[in-house]
Amino acid sequence: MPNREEILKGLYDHTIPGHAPQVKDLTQTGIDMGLDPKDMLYGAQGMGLIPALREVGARFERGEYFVPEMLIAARAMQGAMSLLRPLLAKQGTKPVGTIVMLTVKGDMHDIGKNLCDMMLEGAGFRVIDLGVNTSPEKMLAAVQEHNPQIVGFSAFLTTTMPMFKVNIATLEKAGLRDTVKVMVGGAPVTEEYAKKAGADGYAPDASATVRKAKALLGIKDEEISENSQALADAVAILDATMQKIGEAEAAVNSQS
Ligand code: B12
Repeated sequence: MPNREEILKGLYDHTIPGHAPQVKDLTQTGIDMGLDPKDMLYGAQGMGLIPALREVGARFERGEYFVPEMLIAARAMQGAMSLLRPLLAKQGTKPVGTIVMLTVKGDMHDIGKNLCDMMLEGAGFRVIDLGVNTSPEKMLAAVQEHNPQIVGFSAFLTTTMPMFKVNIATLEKAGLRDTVKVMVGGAPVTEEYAKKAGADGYAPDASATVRKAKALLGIKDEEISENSQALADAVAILDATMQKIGEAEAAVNSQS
């Protein structure tokens, strides 16, 4: 059985080259040994998951790593997060609210939405994620079933952004528009577009999504627990890594 230092070093050493199975196994071993999930995230002496992804970002900045290396490293950390997230998410008595999240019909992008989900859960929301390519009918059925305070629509293509309006019209037609706040987001979406589409809120990233969701529900920012902060820090580093990937891809596309 490895000791704490070996686990933290292993998490660091295996995340950098993106060895997803080893990272997941080590995370599970750490959990089984009773290690604090925050330890595995922040590490010690520069080891652990967050320092590893920071190092990946630094290697990218130095031109030693490219998009594929960064992507597999981020995926390895995401695998660890799938195990750590339930341990870090606020286990309050009652969720602060329910939010239905989805990527609109015709759109398969979900990395950004999933980061928002993680952050929302960390802040105490119950998140019902309907996945990608979600039809307005499926959205409506979920709103009727779960009675959420908020529904969040993600779109990443200019061709699928008009689905915001279609979803909102579907809620209106069912007489449910006034029962739920609508938030929208995704790389090409702007505050102005969100307003025009008739949404109640827009946010450019995962932490802003949480702030906006709370503001829409009139929830005051309470003191953030250490666990929520750790989850937020982990999402922030994943977010920054994915944004770098997005920017690099966009730069390549604009040259071709
Ligand atoms: C990864 C990626 C893919 C992956 C998606 C994998 C997945 N599971 O998500 C794959 C390879 C499948 C893909 C496919 C395609 N893609 Co693509 N893709 C990207 C890329 C490189 C990164 C997107 C990403 O994950 N970003 C990182 C995350 C963290 O950021 P984010 O998505 O913006 O999310 C944040 C915020 O937007 C916000 N947010 C997100 N959702 C929500 C929801 C709410 C409610 C709120 C409040 C906030 C919020 O918070 C998130 C976290 O901070 C972008 C490039 C870019 N510059 O964005 C292109 C990009 C989005 N893709 C593009 C295109 C064209 C396509 C394809 C059509 C390519 C093709 N010809 O096949 C297909 C379309 C498939 C489909 N029908 O959806 C274009 C879109 C152009 C446009 N404006 O329409 C982009 C911009 C690339 C480009 N410059 O050309 N893609």
